[in-house]
Amino acid sequence: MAFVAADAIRARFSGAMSEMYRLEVPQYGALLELVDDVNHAVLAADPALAEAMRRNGEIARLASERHGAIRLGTASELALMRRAFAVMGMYPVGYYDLAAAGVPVHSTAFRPIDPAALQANPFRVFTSLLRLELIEDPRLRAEASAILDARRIVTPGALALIGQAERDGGLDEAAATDFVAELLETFRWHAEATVSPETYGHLHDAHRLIADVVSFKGPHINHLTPRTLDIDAVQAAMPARGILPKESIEGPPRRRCPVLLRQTSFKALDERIIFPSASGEPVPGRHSARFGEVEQRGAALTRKGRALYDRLLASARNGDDRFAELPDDWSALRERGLAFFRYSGRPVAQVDLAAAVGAGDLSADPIVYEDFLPVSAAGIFRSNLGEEARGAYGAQANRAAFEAALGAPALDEILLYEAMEKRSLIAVTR
Ligand code: OOG
Ligand code: NI
Repeated sequence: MAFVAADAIRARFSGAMSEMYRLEVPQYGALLELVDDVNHAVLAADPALAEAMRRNGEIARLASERHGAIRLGTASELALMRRAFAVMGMYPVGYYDLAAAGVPVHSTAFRPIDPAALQANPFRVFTSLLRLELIEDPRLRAEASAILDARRIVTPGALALIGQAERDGGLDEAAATDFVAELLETFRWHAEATVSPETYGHLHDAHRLIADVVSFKGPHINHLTPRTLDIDAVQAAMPARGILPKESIEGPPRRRCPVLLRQTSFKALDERIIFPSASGEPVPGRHSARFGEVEQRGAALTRKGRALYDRLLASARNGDDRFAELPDDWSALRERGLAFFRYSGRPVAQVDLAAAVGAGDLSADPIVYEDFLPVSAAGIFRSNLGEEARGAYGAQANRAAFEAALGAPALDEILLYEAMEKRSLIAVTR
């Protein structure tokens, strides 16, 4: 029997996840409607943008485009999720250290990597691994570790299907359908905590995020994020739709030529949970972890462009004018080698690219940034954890430990963008 394409399994899974989250968090549904309205308005008002996005294959994917996030507790959970995501054509890209911003995790993003797969469905999952070694109290650290080691975050059915896909090289129709349903269970919210109120309290005192990771059956999806073409319009319109956004948008300021990623979120829900107790009588409690987020994606920057962005972001100057040095002009970004572009048009002889683009013989469209930003991610974490800024953990970033846990290297996103640009250049030059 024929295998279902990994791209199709991913699209089905992303759709099923969105349906589940819409039922769990109604404000997510309201946000989806708002984003859809804004995106239609932007495309209607800007035919050149609509045309460029059509050339890039981004129009078709826009309505179903979103990312989610989960937080895992152990190395073996991370390795297992890597295998689960691989069934859907999603691979670990990038390494994000959040400890520097006071969040005791490090992360990667599982996402499709080749252009056709990204066009088919760009679903990504920002996946964090708790750094247990950052729990100071050795007894609490040992207790958390024992709790995590005892849980199984993937159903036996999903585990068997992951093994089957690895062995056979894919899943047939019936198996793919089962896989989506079984894996969805890993991401479902469970109001029943697995730990006593006392243990929850200790974990929570160490860090709210630690309580969120350790106290439940599995890594519930904590947000799903649609992609908008005008995040300022969405931010402004959220309150009228009953959604309260965080105060400011993360990432670069509003520009004519958007780069990287801008994000804003709405606050985590305050939810009822139930603790088990020695007497057998369940104890009610509250927990907040699940929230909503929206993002606007711009051009991927080259290593040089990214270094400039990071330098400006870190500069002492306040406000958005500190980014003035990053040209807000596609030709300048291209000619100075600051952003990646996809070239298209009728093949031309080996030419001066700038001249060919200038003469209209070739189109140069910015390649969309498919990844995340550590400083923004930390801002999103903090706002949904209801946390005042806290100091950085002393620990260093530890990419080697993360990759050892993952059981594979996290791919270098810049190399992926470079390959995309190069491939488009080869196709348009004779
Ligand atoms: C992840 C927060 C980071 C993003 O889009 O940068 C994130 C989390 O809260 O688990 O989702
Ligand atoms: Ni996010």
